[in-house]
Amino acid sequence: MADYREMWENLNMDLEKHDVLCEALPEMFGETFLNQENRPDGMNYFNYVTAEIHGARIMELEKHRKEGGKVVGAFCVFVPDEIILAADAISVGLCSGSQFWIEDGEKVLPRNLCPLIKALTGAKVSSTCPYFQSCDILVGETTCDGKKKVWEILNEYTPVHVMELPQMKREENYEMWMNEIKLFMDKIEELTGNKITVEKLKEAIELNNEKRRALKRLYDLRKNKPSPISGLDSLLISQIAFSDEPRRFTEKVNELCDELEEKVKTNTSTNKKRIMVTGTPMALPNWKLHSIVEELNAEIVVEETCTGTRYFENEVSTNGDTMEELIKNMADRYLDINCACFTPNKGRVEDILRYAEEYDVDGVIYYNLSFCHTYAVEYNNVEKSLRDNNIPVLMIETDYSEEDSGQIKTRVEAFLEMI
Ligand code: BJ8
Repeated sequence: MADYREMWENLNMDLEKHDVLCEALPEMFGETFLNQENRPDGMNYFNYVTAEIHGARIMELEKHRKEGGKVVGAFCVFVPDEIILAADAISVGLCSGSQFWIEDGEKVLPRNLCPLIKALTGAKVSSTCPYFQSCDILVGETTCDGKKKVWEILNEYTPVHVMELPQMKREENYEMWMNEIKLFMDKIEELTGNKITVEKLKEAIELNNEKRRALKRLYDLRKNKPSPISGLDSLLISQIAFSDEPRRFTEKVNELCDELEEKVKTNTSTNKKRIMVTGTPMALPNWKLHSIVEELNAEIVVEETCTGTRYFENEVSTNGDTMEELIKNMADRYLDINCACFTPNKGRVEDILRYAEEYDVDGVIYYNLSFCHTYAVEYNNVEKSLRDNNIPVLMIETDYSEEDSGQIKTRVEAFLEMI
């Protein structure tokens, strides 16, 4: 890796602490990913991005900022990237999936809170994440209680704009969400000094739709038996989608899909169990469940999560010639995401049942980050519907630590034997 110390220093990072983090990642990545058999060559790009996660991409962000551009950090798939792109700013996803940041998060937050929130907070307060350090503004949202309140803390470090996400899907909620998108647009225009025009917005919508299409293509390929790509590699790609340059990312995913299309022609069948994971997001570098499952005789073929289908399903329509129409198109697409923070949230159960059939899964693992109440409560409905359709399900509630890995492995092993 090139020497990025000067850049990190200029970003006011805690270099000593950051060194500890940088030391752990390559080994963890090597053990988890590089030992897999028959990996497609197209994964080399994503290996490179991961190896350079705190280097090459950060350099691009810094170059953009030196030229007067802005970087916007977000934490949820409800934040419309199109607005950020249309104002010539760069959007980066900041959810954090490492145990490394938990300790610092717990210095300012209660311990009995979702690890994703503790980790993202720890990443900021410890000044060890160059993405956080590169952001000119953070965009929060009112999804769950923990996130809603954490913006007040983060705002002491970097300005935070909060989008009020409705938690029902009635007509008036769509109107309210349109209004929130307008307020967000004003904020981004003010930050960047760039006016968002209809043309610019359409271009950004198209760019994002192309990225969604590429990911959908990848997921469709996973419907093959066996899937030509592991769940681990697909998860890594989904995680990288949140911070990589969108044009390059789309191109690389499509190149990989070309290769996978060839691979399926010669694939020989396996007796691996096909698993769907549903539940809370898995932010980088959270590969815990996938690595446990795929070390056993199983392949994860689809994730109904925000680092999975919820990120790319449904495109934003480009129909319409006015700003009002495009904002409505965005509101419609984004508010149709089925996050458990909505009540009711029947759409998610329908999605899960549809995916179970489309991907022909043998069983479902319900992945719940500890203390995420909305997803934990929603398990009841999901489990009932899956049971009614004779689809086996296993609930795993966990955090980022490795302490329970052995226990999870035993439970997954028993589940795989049973299905
Ligand atoms: S759209 S899932 S990215 S809110 S932080 S809700 S895990 S307790 S991340 Fe999410 Fe947007 Fe919904 Fe997706 Fe639970 Fe933790 Fe809250 Fe979380």
